Amino acid sequence: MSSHEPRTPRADGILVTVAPTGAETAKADCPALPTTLEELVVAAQESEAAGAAMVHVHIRDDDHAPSLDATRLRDTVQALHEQTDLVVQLSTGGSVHDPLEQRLKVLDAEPDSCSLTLGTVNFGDDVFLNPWPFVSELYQLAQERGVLPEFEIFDLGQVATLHRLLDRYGPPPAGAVHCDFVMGVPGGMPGTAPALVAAHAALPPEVTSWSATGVGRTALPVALTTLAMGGHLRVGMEDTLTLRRGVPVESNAQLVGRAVRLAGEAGRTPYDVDEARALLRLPARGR
Ligand code: KMH
Ligand code: ZN
Repeated sequence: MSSHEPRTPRADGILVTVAPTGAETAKADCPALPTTLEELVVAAQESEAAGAAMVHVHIRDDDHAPSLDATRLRDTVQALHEQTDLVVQLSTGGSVHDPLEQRLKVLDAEPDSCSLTLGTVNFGDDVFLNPWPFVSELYQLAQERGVLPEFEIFDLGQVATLHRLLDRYGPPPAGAVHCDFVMGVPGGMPGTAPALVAAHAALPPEVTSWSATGVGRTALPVALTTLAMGGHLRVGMEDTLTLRRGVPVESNAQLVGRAVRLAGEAGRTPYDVDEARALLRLPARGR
């Protein structure tokens, strides 16, 4: 096989992405949430040991508030690359209060991947703003910089924007079209099997891989449906703070471990980072 052809990852493998922090939970309400760089690196290392191959990153400032500070973002990418082998994905969603211009600048930190949400969605009492001009500018920037976009889909209608984006601007840098369904957000699609089946059925044929995550109590139904459908999994304290009613999550690695156990029952074992890079058509990298 020529080195230019995409490497084919194992059919019985699974990509587990960990989303350790998010922008919505306050440190005061959840002391186990990794909000400092040191805590984030430990959470990433433990998650990697438990079977994760990609980390979806939101950073916080010295007061544990969501931040898109350029220096912090660069330092975070560097620390994660130096101290883990994980594929590093920076959130361009940030928090609902972050200005669009600042969210575009996230790519200056040179992550492997960036999240790219495909449309505006109600987000509890807030609005998560992703108008078409922003989506298309971010996508073209990711293409220019060689950053892999992960298309975040919060609602069925956002799939139409993926069709529009690919039709108008062509595929991402190395041709991997990787989507992640974020389900169960109040204002977005519900975290149910019928919703996932409908959203998945609407995907364009160019999609090469997809994962899903269910927020809050939808985490397990979404994970089990995803496994039944052959998708990949995203888990983490960005999305889920209880294992079951009344039982708080202690660490991100605990959620990764649960995902790996569930996947194992479905006959699938986690991709290591090299396999994940092959799936996502990212260049191999050594530390
Ligand atoms: N924090 C949400 C408003 C992303 O990371 O791209 C947006 C979010 C999506 O978490
Ligand atoms: Zn996020």
